[in-house]
Amino acid sequence: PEVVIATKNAGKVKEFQALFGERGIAVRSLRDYPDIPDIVEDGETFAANALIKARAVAKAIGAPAVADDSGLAVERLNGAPGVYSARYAGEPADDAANNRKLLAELGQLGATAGAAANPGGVKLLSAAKFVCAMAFVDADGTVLAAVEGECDGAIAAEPRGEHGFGYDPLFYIPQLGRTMAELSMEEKNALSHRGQALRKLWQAMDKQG
Ligand code: ITT
Repeated sequence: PEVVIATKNAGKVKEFQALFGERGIAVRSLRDYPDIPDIVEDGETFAANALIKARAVAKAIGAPAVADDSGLAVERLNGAPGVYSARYAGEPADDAANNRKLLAELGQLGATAGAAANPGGVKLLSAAKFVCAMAFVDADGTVLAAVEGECDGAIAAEPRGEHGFGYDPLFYIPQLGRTMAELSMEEKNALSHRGQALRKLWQAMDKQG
C-alpha cells in the first residue's frame, strides 16, 4: 500500500516516511509528480490550506491524497508567522532566513519576563507552538478526514541542534531541555504537531473502517 502526500517539503516527507513506515505504507510526494503545477495556498487558516493542497493533488492524480499545512505561532508576535511560516522572510522560502527574521523580530521586543525560569538555563524569548493541519481527501475532493495537531514550546535565543528542518533549531521544549532539532526523528515524531495530527488522522480513518 502507498499514500500520496501533497508536499514538496523534504523535511515533511522524511517524517511521513518514518511515520507511515510503522504501518508498512510507502509514501509518495509531489517530488514524485514534478508535472503537477504549483498550488496557490491562499487560505487564511492551516486547515483551509491543507484542504486546498489535498484537493489539488487528489484531482491531479485521480486518487486520494493527504496534505499537511503547518507552521509556527509565536505568542509575543500575536501568532505570527502562522500560515506565513514558510515565506516569513520572503521569496523563495528559506529556513535559515526565516530563523534569523524570527530572532530579529523577538529581539526588538526586548527582554522577556520569566525567560530565566526554565531548568535548562536556556534563554527563551517567547512561548510558541507548532501547528499542523492535515486533510485526507478522495479523488473527487470529498473530505475523508481533517484534523489538527499542536506542540507547545518556546523560542530559544540561540539555535541548537542539527536534526529536523525549518524552525526546529529555535523551538525549545522545556520538559526535555532540548530543541526540536536536538531530537532524533523518532523522538520528534512522538511529540510533534505532525505526529499528533497523523495519529488523529489514523484514528478517524480506523473508525470509518
Ligand atoms: P508544502 O506546502 O509543499 O507542504 P511548505 O514548506 O511550503 O511545503 P507549509 O506551507 O505547510 O509547507 O509551511 C510550513 C512551514 O512551517 C515550513 O516551511 C517550516 O518553516 C515550518 N514548519 C512546519 N513544520 C515544521 C516542523 O516540524 N519543524 C520546523 N518547522 C516547521
